[in-house]
Amino acid sequence: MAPLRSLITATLLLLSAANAHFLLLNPQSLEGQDVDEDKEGNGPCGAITPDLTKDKGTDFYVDGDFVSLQLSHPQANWLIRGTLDSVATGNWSQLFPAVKQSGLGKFCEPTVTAPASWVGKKGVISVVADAPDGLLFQCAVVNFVSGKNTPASGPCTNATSVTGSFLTSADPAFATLVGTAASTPSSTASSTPSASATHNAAPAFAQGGLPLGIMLVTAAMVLAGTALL
Ligand SMILES: *[C@@H]1O[C@H](CO)[C@@H](O)[C@H](O)[C@H]1NC(C)=O
Ligand SMILES: *[C@@H]1O[C@H](CO)[C@@H](O)[C@H](O)[C@H]1NC(C)=O
Ligand SMILES: [Cu+2]
Repeated sequence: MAPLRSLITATLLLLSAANAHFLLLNPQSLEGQDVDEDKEGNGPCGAITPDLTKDKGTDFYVDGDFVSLQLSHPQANWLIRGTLDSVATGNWSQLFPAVKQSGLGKFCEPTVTAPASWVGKKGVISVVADAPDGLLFQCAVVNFVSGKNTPASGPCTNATSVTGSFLTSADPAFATLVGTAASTPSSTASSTPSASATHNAAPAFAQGGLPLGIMLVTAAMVLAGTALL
């Protein structure tokens, strides 16, 4: 039974990791891939507030570097922004035009740029999703360096079922999330994902999305596991 038990455990872990609203895969996010789903709606960064005096950060090439995401919703609009503010309270610059992802899974923009004047400085890159259940946030602490990074195709891919398109009109939900004012886009009722406990059930059911399938598979495996172990 042991191999079966560990297989089930591994599968459950995998499935629970896949249940975050979205993951920021590159640059390396503060929460990694173990995202606190309940806090992903808290601006500016989800569960973790960056601290540039402590967080190390990975290199980000200002002439173009890749931002890789994994979405657990059938659709979302993406805002990619950056700041040099020490605790990411504001002064966000938009680093890439707002883009819509349609389809679940991986989405990667290979050439996101940052101001040349940021070279040699540490900062925060924040990705905001305007998803069916509200605004969602993840951040990475980065060291801005000169030059361009050409990602290998492995880490920067779009899932085959995913399509993207640049927004033809601005997403009003993003309007207050960029600009020079050092104000925190605080988590409000409207920007918090509605009842995140239902994220994998009701919304997915309404949209016929993958997460419901995952929940059913998970439930079936729990039942199977209980019966077998
Ligand atoms: C906002 O960021 C810019 C660099 O992009 C910097 O020049 C400016 O001083 C910052 N403003 C504040 C209020 O921190
Ligand atoms: C993924 O799709 C977006 C939107 O169409 C596009 O800008 C981007 O270059 C694509 N990424 C890759 C790795 O092809
Ligand atoms: Cu969600």
